[in-house]
Amino acid sequence: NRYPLENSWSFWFYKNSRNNNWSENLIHLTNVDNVQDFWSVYTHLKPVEYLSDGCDYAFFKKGIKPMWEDANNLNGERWIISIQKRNGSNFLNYLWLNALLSLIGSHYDDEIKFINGIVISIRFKCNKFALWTNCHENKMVQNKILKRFKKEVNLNDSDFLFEIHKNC
Ligand code: M7G
Repeated sequence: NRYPLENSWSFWFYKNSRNNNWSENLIHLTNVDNVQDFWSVYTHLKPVEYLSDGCDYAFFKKGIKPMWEDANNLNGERWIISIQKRNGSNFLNYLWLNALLSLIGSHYDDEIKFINGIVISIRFKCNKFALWTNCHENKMVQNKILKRFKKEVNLNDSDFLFEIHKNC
């Protein structure tokens, strides 16, 4: 018996290559709609700490591409946190896994409909994590989502940088 997830999700992988343009480097890996498949994909993927600089993992609702151009992101935004290298790989893994679990675990009540996905980016200087939402005009919803998110991943008063995709 498979335990269905409330939403279907897709795993994506981005690998920087100068020979291609940005969207050609973005690869859809697979979709998951139940708990067992989620774990089977998660455990087969290279842990984030071993990804090379320039790579991303994204986990988005099925049908929404992790790019600004997707219709579902057009009026959306992202909340970004910088993850300093000195925090170590344990923190990186912890943040990514707990962010994933919070999305599949119905931890956001009705606000889940305002969340499009998450991205973790491995970069030479400073890694980063982003939560992509679609409610930039609704501060109340945003605050609720952020408060919940911080609790899920045990971040107290980390500074999130807010970016509206349209301005990118
Ligand atoms: P990034 O990977 O978000 O940040 O964007 P980084 O500077 O830490 O690596 C790097 C660059 O990738 C951007 O300046 C864009 O050129 C390109 N890029 C990133 N995103 C998320 C998109 C996107 O959604 N659509 C397009 N067309 N380009 C993007």
